[in-house]
Amino acid sequence: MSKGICPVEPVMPTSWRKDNKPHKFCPGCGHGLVLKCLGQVVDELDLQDKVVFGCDIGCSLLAWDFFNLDAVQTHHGRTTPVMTGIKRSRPELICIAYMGDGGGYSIGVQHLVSAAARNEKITAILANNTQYAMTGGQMAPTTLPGQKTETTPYGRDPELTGFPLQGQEMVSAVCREGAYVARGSVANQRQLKSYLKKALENQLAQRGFSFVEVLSTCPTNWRTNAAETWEFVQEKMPEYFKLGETRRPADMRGEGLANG
Ligand SMILES: Cc1ncc(C[n+]2csc(CCOP(=O)(O)OP(=O)(O)O)c2C)c(N)n1
Ligand code: SF4
Ligand SMILES: [Mg+2]
Repeated sequence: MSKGICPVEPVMPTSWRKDNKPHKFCPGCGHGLVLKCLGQVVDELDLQDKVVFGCDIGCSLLAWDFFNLDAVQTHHGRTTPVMTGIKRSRPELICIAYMGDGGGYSIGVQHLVSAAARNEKITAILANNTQYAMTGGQMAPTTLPGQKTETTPYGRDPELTGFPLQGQEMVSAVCREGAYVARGSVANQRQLKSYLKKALENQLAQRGFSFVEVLSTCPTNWRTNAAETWEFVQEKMPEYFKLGETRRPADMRGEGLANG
């Protein structure tokens, strides 16, 4: 990242590449905020040489060349099984599957649910921006009722297309003891960082599946200005997608809930 381009540069994680071109996210995109937190946690846990970062197709894949980590990019929704395969063959590695809501909750939902049910010892992170962003903003399972997208120009009608999928709760429901499941938001970086840290610590302790959904922004397809973008992610999205932890392994249960 070159100087003066990235607003988060003063706290840029060392796991981000410094010898690279500027990132490609649109201004105001939530992916950069999720990945900044992830990079900081990777640094704090000193995992840089152990991490394999898997990114999906979607705007998440724009992360592949600015993380200074080994990275694999997969077919849409397939980052979870690819990370599962690497983890099973090299258990000493820390495998992170990063995806969007289209990849994780629609096109690749079977992989996410199956990995959770099998308690695979990987960490999955899903950026929920309520639509298929990279392809121009079509309706996803996470689109809010009434929300206008390219394929719901009059707003999503739940009678016709269902209510938003509670993906994090669905994953949580099939998980077993040892799993860690939470939903954070780019609007609360401190909380998000604590969730991502626990998700990686859970994998380090080899307890079970770890999953963090993150409420994320896409001002380009939402067609929102800065204030409207922030209002949507901070006020509207949590009406359907409750923030917090829904599963913690027994070893973590003594800790207070990280809602700070
Ligand atoms: C199997 C498959 N189906 C469809 C596509 C087309 N496609 C590419 S990106 C994308 C949308 C991604 O949306 P999401 O996963 O929510 O990520 P975002 O871009 O919103 O971060 C789609 C449908 C594809 N590449 N592969
Ligand atoms: S289209 Fe949306 S999700 Fe994709 S980079 Fe731009 S703001 Fe981010
Ligand atoms: Mg999306």
